Amino acid sequence: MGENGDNNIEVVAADHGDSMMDKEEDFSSESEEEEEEDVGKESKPDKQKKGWFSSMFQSIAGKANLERSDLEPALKALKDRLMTKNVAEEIAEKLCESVAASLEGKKLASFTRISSTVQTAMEDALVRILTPRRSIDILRDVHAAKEQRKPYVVVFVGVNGVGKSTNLAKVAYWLQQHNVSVMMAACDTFRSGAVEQLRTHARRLQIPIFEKGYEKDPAVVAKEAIQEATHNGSDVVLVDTAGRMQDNEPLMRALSKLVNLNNPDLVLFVGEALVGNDAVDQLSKFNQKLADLSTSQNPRLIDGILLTKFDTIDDKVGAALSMVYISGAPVMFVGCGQSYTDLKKLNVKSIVKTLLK
Ligand SMILES: Nc1nc2c(ncn2[C@@H]2O[C@H](COP(=O)(O)OP(=O)(O)OP(=O)(O)O)[C@@H](O)[C@H]2O)c(=O)[nH]1
Ligand SMILES: [Mg+2]
Repeated sequence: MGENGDNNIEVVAADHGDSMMDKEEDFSSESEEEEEEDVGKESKPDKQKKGWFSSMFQSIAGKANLERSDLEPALKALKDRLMTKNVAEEIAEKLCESVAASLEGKKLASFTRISSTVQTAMEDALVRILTPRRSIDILRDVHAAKEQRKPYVVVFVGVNGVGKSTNLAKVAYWLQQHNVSVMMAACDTFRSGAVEQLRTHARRLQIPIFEKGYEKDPAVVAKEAIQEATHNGSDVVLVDTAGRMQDNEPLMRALSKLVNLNNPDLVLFVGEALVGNDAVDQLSKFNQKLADLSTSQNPRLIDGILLTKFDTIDDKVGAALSMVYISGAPVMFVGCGQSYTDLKKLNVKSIVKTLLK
């Protein structure tokens, strides 16, 4: 068994339990309590430690008919703050505009009112950014495909080492919890150890795997896997692919062929939240190459995003926004650790909370 494969697996395999995809996180009540507390403390003259947010926005509390000029310092501070969290300048400006629009012309007596107005404006603006042209309900689409007796096919693509195979296994685990039957297709026929790595996940999750070893054309392996899934009535085929740099022409050509030949239901771009704006560049180049190398009139592009290693980024959540913003594809999954359960939905409230911290 390839060393690569085993190293990755040991960490991942440990636990079982409900996938975090189905857990609702509630941040609102907690943050309100914090605010109230802050206000109480702010009013004491000997208060030592001020949050940046309260120190910027406190000064406008109680002012009648807030004008743009009253807001400028706070907006400037907000923009700078957002940019330290990897929010691209253009997006930071949009967010600040929404905040300005929500405050201008108003008289907000208390700091708490200002704080909640800003929070709501940020949330609305982020929902607008993060709810792109196409939203995808994967479970609904899986069931629709099942009614047509076709497997629903997802292809995982991305550069090397971002977490494609690990997160493919997490998605499989989540689908299993929804009584969806899954088959894995080992179409990374390039990197040594890749097939064994996927086989180990398949064995641990007791999921069938379709594999043809190495040096085969991954497009053909995927096609055979889909045929097999159609025969044996699998609901979903999850296609693992080799990592490739966005500028590697031969590998991008092979990926384009795989996508064109198999016309999957979902092309999922896997990107590290960690690398910040580099992931944005990868995503646009993948889309560009898929468009340029396609043989079809209407080339298939990236449909959705799986953001990995969210557990390692601290408060640098900005790349998630940029990726959706430039591609129009929604963040469908967020990988947040190395266990099978560590897969979440993107939570806008938690992002707002992180951005305003
Ligand atoms: N902390 C953390 N680590 C992760 C996450 N997802 C994947 N990893 C780790 O990232 C490393 C690479 O994961 P793989 O799944 O092998 O990545 P890959 O994209 O398939 O890699 P290649 O096939 O070589 O291109 C492994 O050590 C994983 O355990 C995550 O959400 N959080
Ligand atoms: Mg892999």
